[in-house]
Amino acid sequence: KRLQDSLEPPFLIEGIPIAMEACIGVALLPEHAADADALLQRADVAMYYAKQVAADYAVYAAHLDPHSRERLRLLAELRDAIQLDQLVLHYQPKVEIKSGRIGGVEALMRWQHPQRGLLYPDIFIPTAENTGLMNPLTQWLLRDALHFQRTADTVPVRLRVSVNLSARSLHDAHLPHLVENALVSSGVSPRQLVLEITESAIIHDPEGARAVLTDLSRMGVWISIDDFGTGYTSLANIRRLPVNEIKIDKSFVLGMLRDRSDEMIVRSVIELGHNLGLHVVAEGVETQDVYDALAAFGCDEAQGDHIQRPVPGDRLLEWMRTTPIWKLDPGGF
Ligand code: G
Ligand code: G
Ligand code: MN
Repeated sequence: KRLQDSLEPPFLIEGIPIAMEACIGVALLPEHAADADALLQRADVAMYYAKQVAADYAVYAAHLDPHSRERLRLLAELRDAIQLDQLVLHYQPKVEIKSGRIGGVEALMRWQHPQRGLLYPDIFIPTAENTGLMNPLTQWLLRDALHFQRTADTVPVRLRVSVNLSARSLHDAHLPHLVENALVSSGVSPRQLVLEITESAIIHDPEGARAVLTDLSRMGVWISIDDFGTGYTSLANIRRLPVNEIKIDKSFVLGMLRDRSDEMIVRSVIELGHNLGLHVVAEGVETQDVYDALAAFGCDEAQGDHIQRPVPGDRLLEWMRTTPIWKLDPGGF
């Protein structure tokens, strides 16, 4: 109750009072769990229940919510999914607008679940984040993506491979070691690796993020801010971080030719990004018209279903072998 009371007064964020409400999940040792990991899981289940019924807090009980038990089952299965080789990466190309060349690919994780079919990361990444599963997942992700980068050397392009890091990983002091080990054992140059980090991961703990990002950046890997525009990072904040690239969130790009304010945001982010010396990527490019407009605004790279949707690695290599570069010139589709 004291915790909850302390969160009640509005928070002043850049001079604006923001009110928020907290829901608390309670789990007890040893009644509800035998170890710390399980205890946190149970508290998490109770917290979701509290939110669902709009209560201030809830105490864990096994019967609370069948959905939560499902989450727990998924979590148990996810533990094995790595060993059982059920995780796969799909790849989506990013095109350098000026040259029409493929500048890189983004690795997007999927889980080929034996009963539920292909699962997307929004279903299992949050579950993994709340437990100790993120490290093994990130390790697997880096190994697989860097292996793909090596394989892709058979295609006459120097591919940079982008991977998404969860907010949780960014605040893990081990992350730089993880990345370094993956680079060394794969033999891929750090310049060929891009780490995508969401804005919200930074806003949470800017100083902690800066320490980890600085270590990573010193190794020579590229740092990219994903989903840019959806969080509350000011560009002033980003300027103080070792960032190389920003990706304009697809929510602005998708309808930018229909919505004046989306278009203004896209143009402004491109201009501001360039003024800060950053590489600017637009994601969610679904039509040639949007591609052409981005070219006119001077955007550096485009990614989206118009070019190619995310597909398994071998399919993407095949696509790269059979897609002439000139096809990707602005206006040349
Ligand atoms: O294709 P799509 O539905 O994959 O991706 C949904 C979201 O999941 C994206 O915001 C993306 O950043 C995130 N995501 C995709 N792959 C990974 C991954 O390997 N690790 C993490 N942490 N997030 C990922
Ligand atoms: O990591 P990030 O949030 O940027 O993940 C990119 C997400 O966008 C993935 O879920 C991917 O499948 C999705 N995506 C990629 N291209 C397009 C597109 O052209 N349109 C839409 N709507 N989504 C896309
Ligand atoms: Mn991304």
